[in-house]
Amino acid sequence: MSFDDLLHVGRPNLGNREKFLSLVNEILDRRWLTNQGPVVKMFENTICEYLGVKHALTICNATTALEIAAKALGIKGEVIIPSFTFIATAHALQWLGVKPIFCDVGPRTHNIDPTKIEALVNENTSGILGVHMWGRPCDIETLQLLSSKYNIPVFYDASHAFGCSYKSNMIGNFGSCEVFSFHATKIINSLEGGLITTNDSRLASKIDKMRNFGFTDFDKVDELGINGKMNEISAAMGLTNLECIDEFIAKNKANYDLYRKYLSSIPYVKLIEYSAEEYFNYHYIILYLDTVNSKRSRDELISILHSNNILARRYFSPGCHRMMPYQTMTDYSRLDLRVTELLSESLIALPNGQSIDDDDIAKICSIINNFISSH
Ligand code: T4K
Repeated sequence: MSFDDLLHVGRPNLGNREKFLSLVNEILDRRWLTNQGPVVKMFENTICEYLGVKHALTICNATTALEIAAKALGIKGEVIIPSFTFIATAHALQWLGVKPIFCDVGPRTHNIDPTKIEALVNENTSGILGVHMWGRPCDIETLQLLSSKYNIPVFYDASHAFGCSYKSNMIGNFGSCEVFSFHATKIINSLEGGLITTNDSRLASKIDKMRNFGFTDFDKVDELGINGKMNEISAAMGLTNLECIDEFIAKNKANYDLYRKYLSSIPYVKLIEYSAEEYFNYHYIILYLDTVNSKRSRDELISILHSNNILARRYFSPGCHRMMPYQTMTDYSRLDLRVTELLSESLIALPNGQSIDDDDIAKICSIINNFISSH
C-alpha cells in the first residue's frame, strides 16, 4: 500500500500546474524571492478584490499571523477563546505570554458560545478571539456588542473560512482583523501561508511593519517586529490556487452533497449543516456520531476507517484545555465546557477535496453503514 492509495483528510488542492510553474520561472529569472515581491503584491491585491476588504497582508503561516495580529492589537493579560479549536489558536496567545481563557462552544454552531463569554470577562481581559469553525461564521453581531460593551477588541481566527460569508459579506471584513491559513490542507494553499485582513488602515500599517522586523525604510526601525513575511513561491502557489477557488468549492459541495445522500438513511450519524443563506467553502466534511444512543465509540469507527486506508481525523480532540501546557494550568472550577467535551468525543473529519471521487465516498459511507448496523 503506497501513500497515494490512502484517502486522507487534508490532501492539498492544486490549481493550474503550468501557471504555477511559469510564475516560479519568472520569480527565478527576476531573482526577487521574498520581502514583498511582485507576486506577493499581486496575491494581496487579488485577495482584496475577492474579499472586498481594504487590506490583505500575507504572512508566513496563520499561527505567526495570529501572534502578529494580537501584538498589533495590544493584546495582553487574558483573551477569551473557544477551547474547541486547533491548538494553534491557543498557542499563538500563550507564546506571547497572554493567557487563553477557554470558553465553551454552541452544540449546533461549534463556535464560541456568546452567552458564556461575559462570565469570563474580568479586569485582565484584553480581547475576544472567535474561531469560524469549519468556515461557519461566529455570531459576529453579538461578539461585536460584547466588544463595545467591555471596550476590548474582537478578532477572528478565520483559518477555515476563506470563501465564506456572514450576512452576505465575505469573512475577512469583521472584527478588528481576521486571520486566515493558507496551509497545504486548506481550501486555498500557498504551501505554508497565512493572511491578516482588516479595514482599519492604521492597524494594517502597524501589521505591515511588524511582519518585517519593524522596518519602515532602509536601516530605520520604528517598533518591535518579527519575520512574518510570505515568500514569492508561496504567493505564486496561493495566487494560482485562488484562481481556481470556484472549481474547488464546487467539487467540495458536490462531495458534501453525495456524502449527505449516502449518510442520510444511516441512524445515529449526521453531517454538520451549511445554511443556504451564506457562501461556504464546504471544505470540512464533519460527521457527528451520536455515541450515547448508538452506544458506539467514535474512536472505534476511526480505527475501522484507518484499517480500510481511510485516514479520517478526530478534529479537534481533545479540547485545547486538555492539552499541554493548558491541562496543568487550567483552573477547572472556572470551566464549564460540556459541549467541547461532547464534540471532541463525537466528531470525525472525513476526506474531501479534489483528490476524492464518488467511488471513494460510496466506500467510506458503506464502511460507516456497516459499523452502525453491525451492532
Ligand atoms: N487556527 C485553526 C483553527 C487551524 O485549523 C489552524 C491550522 C491554524 C489556526 C494554524 O494555521 P497554520 O499556522 O498551520 O497556517 C493540520 C494542519 O497542519 C493545520 O494547518 C490545520 N489547521 C489543521 C486543522 O490540520 P495536522 O496536525 O492535522 O497535520 P497533518 O500533518 O496530520 O496533516 C493533515 C492531513 O493532511 C494528513 O492526513 C496528510 C494530509 N496532507 C498534509 C500535508 C501537509 C497531505 O496530504 N499533503 C500535505 O502536504 O494539522
